[in-house]
Amino acid sequence: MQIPRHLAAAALTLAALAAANSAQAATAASGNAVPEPRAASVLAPFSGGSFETPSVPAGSFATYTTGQSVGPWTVLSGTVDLVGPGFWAAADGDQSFDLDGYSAGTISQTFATAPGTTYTVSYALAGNPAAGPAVKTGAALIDGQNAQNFSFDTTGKSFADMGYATQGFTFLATKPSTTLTFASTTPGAYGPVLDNIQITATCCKQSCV
Ligand SMILES: [Ca+2]
Repeated sequence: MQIPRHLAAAALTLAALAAANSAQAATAASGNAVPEPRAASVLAPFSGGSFETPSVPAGSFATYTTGQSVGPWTVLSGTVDLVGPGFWAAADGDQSFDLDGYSAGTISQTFATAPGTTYTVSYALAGNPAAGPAVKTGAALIDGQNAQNFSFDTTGKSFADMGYATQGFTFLATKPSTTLTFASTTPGAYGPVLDNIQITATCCKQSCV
């Protein structure tokens, strides 16, 4: 049987890889080395809830579109604005987040969770007061399931006095990772404003102490 040349080359490459792997294994065995857990499989904890990175120039905002990353967040649909220092008042730190860029946007982040643990999500909610609709609406989702609808009335609010209100809900983690999503249901370019999202474990698997 004649083996086509490119297949023969591939077979040789595989053989070389196998030899290299067994050499590595032999090295590890002789040194009594315990293999390190694979870092790539360990998901990072929740982060970026204050929208402080990446840094936006003072007095301005940066618009992101579907598929782009904003720190640890991903824009799932529509457009969003990362709002820089001094544009309007942040609830925490210097920056905040408008879920409407020039259209209703959705962001999500997947992070490590302990199955069986209950987590509390809290966040500061306001709305872009520059233009209507006056009442900004949206929803928070856990693993794609609606966890909380939210709305914020911007009547009487201003860039200097955004009037942030703390919102929150809990969820029970069922997997080693959980996806948190915030979705605007406000059409246009003036959406719900988020800042200071925090996630804390509120109950342990065995008992609450
Ligand atoms: Ca912030």
